[in-house]
Amino acid sequence: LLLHHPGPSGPEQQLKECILPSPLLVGPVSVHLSSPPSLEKIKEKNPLVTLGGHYRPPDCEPRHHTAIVVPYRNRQTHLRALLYHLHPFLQRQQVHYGIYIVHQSGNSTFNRAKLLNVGVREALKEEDWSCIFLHDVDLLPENDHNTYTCHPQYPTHLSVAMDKFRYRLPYSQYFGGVSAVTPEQYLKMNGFPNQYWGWGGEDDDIAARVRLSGMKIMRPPLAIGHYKMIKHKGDQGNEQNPRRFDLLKRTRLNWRSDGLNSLTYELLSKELEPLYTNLSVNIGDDP
Ligand code: UD2
Ligand code: MN
Repeated sequence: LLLHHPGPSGPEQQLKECILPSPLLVGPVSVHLSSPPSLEKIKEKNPLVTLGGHYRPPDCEPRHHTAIVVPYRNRQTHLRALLYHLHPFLQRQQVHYGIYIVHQSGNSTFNRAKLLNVGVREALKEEDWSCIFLHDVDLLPENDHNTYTCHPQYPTHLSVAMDKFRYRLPYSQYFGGVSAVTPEQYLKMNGFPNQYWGWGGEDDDIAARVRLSGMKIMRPPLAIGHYKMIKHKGDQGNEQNPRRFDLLKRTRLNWRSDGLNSLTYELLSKELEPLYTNLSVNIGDDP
């Protein structure tokens, strides 16, 4: 095959809008957690993904432009599993997307929410994304009807039914795992807290911000929001944060002053890998 898109009107030919729902969806998929293929193999399986982990449906004009932001340090195998599952999953949904891995450099205490803030800011510098996904590296979606798009008004929580919680929501305000905001929603809630160093609490703080800024949480049906979490132990440098309960008591007082508007960091490098954009950042340490 020589010409994939022969068209009389040349490159400026207008594509038709993608059909909703995408005709490529398959519904439930089986997710294998045993050792994922190499990055090279994953790349071969996704020939239309361009440098930096970007993709556009080739045959129709996408309605959605989604950045996937992943807080990250030292989870190589999980990252490969995520890329292996997510690239084909998003392509079946016919969204225009880009994957951003936000790597916390150095050995300072891990800070998931601050890394998410960095990822949102850097992704939006690059493209005019209409939706931003905040995605744990170890969560694999099991049903492609769970679309990676945003609700126009309210933030969405996607990982509502995980194997680790026996496919139920663990509690009603739960916002951990995989969630999504539009840039406007993100601005409205002043982003995410920067002060949660170590494991825990930051997801509940984010949920509280949604409420405090006058919004609510949208969710897909339990039957569709299925995820598998790759089993893992706690990471070194991400020990439980003993201050999380105290911090959570003050979200109401702090959310307007701590967040997007107080974010500082140093971008050490930005590498366009074949399957993702790698942002290495120095976000400081627990004071
Ligand atoms: C739960 C939440 C998660 C977050 C966390 C508390 C679920 C499914 N997820 O995850 O969203 O609220 O509790 O902070 O309930 N990470 C690294 N390297 C590290 C440490 C963390 O890459 O050394 C990243 C990675 O993307 C990981 C995420 O941070 O998935 C959350 O950390 P976790 O997986 O250790 O925490 P977990 O599973 O209890
Ligand atoms: Mn996890």
